[in-house]
Amino acid sequence: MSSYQFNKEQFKQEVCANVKNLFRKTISEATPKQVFQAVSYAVKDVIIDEWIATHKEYEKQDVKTLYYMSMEFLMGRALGNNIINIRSRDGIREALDELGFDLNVIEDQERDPALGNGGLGRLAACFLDSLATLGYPAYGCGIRYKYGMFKQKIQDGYQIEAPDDWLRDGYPFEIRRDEYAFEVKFGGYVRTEWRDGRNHFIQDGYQSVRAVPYDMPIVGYGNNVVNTLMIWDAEPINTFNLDSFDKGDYRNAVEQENLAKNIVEVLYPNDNHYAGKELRLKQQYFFISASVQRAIKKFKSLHDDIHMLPEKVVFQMNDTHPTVAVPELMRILLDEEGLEWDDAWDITTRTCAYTNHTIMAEALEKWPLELFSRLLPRIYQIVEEINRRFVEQIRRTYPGDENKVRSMAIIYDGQVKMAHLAIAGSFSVNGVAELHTEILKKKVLKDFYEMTPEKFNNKTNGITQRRFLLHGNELLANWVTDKIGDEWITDLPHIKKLAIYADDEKCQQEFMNIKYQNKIRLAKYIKEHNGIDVDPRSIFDVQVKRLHEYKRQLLNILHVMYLYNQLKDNPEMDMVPRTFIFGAKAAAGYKIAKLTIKLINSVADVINNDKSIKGKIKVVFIEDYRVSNAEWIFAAADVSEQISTASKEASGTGNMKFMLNGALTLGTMDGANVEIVEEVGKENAFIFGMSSDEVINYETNGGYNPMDIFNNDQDIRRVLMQLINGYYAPNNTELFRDLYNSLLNTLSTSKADTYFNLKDFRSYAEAQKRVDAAYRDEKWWAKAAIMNVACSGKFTSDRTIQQYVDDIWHLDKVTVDMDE
Ligand code: GL9
Repeated sequence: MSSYQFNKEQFKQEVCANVKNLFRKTISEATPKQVFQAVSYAVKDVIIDEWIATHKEYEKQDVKTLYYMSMEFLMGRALGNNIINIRSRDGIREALDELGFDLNVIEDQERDPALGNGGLGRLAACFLDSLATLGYPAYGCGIRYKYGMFKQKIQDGYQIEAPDDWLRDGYPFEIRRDEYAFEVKFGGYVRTEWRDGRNHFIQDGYQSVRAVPYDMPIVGYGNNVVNTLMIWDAEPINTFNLDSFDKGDYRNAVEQENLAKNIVEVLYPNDNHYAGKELRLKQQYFFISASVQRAIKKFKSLHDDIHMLPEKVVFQMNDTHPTVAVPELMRILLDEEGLEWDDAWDITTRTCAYTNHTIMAEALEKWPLELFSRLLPRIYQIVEEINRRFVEQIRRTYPGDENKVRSMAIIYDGQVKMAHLAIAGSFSVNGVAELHTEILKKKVLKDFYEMTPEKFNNKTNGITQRRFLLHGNELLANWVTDKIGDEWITDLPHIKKLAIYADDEKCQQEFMNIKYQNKIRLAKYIKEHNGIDVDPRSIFDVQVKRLHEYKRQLLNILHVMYLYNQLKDNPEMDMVPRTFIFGAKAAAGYKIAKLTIKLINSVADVINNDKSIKGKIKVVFIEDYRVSNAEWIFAAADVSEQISTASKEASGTGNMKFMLNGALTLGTMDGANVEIVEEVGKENAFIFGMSSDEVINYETNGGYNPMDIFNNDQDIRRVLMQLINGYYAPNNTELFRDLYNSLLNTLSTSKADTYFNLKDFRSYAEAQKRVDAAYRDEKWWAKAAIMNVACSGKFTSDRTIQQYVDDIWHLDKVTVDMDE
């Protein structure tokens, strides 16, 4: 296999030519933003050849293809990643130097494509990187939202949302594929027609949009493989015409145009939360119908027998959001291919597979029948029939047990339950970490597991080391390669070889020095963006993730308040200086989450400006946490806060990124933390808090009474009182009342502190003390940090993808040779 040979002079020429053609400028007149565009097009030029070659090869070998269907792909910036994956970073850096530009500055011009909320969307992006790097034929299928995840501004301590107009300057890496446009129909009614010995179902009086895919290249690492992410844009079906005006159909024509405009307008900014919005269901059917149509068309261009579909195509549904793929595939097989129900169902259930990403009840999608049937009349008929047959199956399996029907039916209580539909329509149902999958099997999806245990399996999440170490932390990446060679880039378990250096004092010093350099880089970023001075010699204690009550940013900041009280009482208290760093977006309508951001910023204001504590504590809230600044944050972290209420965080993936960058986990036994500790050893992490069994036990028995803690623990009581006595809000003592009430609702104990903040507080504070003590022993810390890097091999998404391939997808590896 030969891979792309970089030619510096040719590359420079191409960049200059691009600057000229795009902007009518010479290179010396060009702005960094313009150079970013010019470089991107030059890189794309290389990629395109490999992209074409890859798809020729796929066709030639008639490969089985994965369609990874996801409402979200949180890609992050493409340029730096693509440069790394075509293995030309040094060459391009040199070329740009010679042209008078710094590659880092050029990369920094790119807006983050932020077509995702958090973990679920970023996981999809890591999966695409691994699929291409391992050489597996795959498409990502998603939506080209005009506005991605909102930009977060902090004003006066409050979160302000600003639109993310990521396409404003044009996006160099996408290609509009008009030839693959499809029609998607909404509303109207279904009539039947008897023809050729069978019923035909015809949707009439509908509104439709034209779905047009934009393809983005997904570049494998050094292997010439380029896969495709197709994201769908919506256009009016035919431009506004006098025709409909004449027919008095003017209103319908306007509505149809508006439908196209609205459908891809914006990503819903909810994390782990179902809002039940009609437009959201439209988005789901829109991109699924288009993607399924494209997949079937492609399949049929190479095969005559539709029964072969499961051998050549697999649909992986990323959470329940794409579940309409099940009835949509059924619709195509029944109505367009003319198959019988049993035949169609057999094909569908051998093509679709489902990943569950959460046990949070408020995240479950349940569409009201009225809405669902009005918007998708034909799809609804099919879902009804799927449900009828599924309920029959339940009754056959459990005669006389109507409770099973109640708990498992797809249509129940006037709702379509998407998780039930996804399970019934799939041959595989997987959780995303061992603990999570066990909870699914034993609790949340117990009845389904008992009826069809063979469907259930675990695929512990992973992350791509190419973005989160090779790109994000160049110093550490180079150090690792110096020590053990570069196999870790495509085979992360090799990183285990670092373990022999963990005890070596010189290596420990080198490691700590790299961490220090990364902390300086982040400190500069913080100074620039927040105006706060932080000491890179302090412990960088970091919690970055979406803001959610179950993730317990509140526990973290309550502990900071507690520590500050101690320091005020005893200014000479011996503690290692600590910088508490937060980064988090709150869903725009999530009040308690937004108030928590305000609290963090208010606490930061008081503490950062209190000279009496001599800078022993600093609190920083990093604005607009996103993939690009995340890469720097992981690289600089000493402590990784993974403190969710046990059982609530399905996996977490930030935890893995921190570990890979040598931060020590301070966490609960939740999600993938359990497996991280298994790999690195309990002695190299700081574990605290209730177990998931304990949490679930309390929950089944009606919660606990936080008043007992409030009444008996003076330190906690003092912290809580500071929420309502104006200590952090002198002008408005009521400001944080809702947070106080969420912890101590005196009217109803069962609704108080649902996430066990107070119950876990002492255990957390004690773990934090262990962190302080441990950091004083620099050798111990360096060793533990190196061990974290060395033991991170399991958490590459390459491993996750290989397991999906072996157990679920059954794809064959393809090699692409560019010499031919
Ligand atoms: C999530 C879980 O909450 C995470 O624990 C998990 O790591 C990821 C990926 O499997 O999935 N489920 C979920 O709905 N989100 C997750 O992050 N939220 C979004 O990103 C929308």
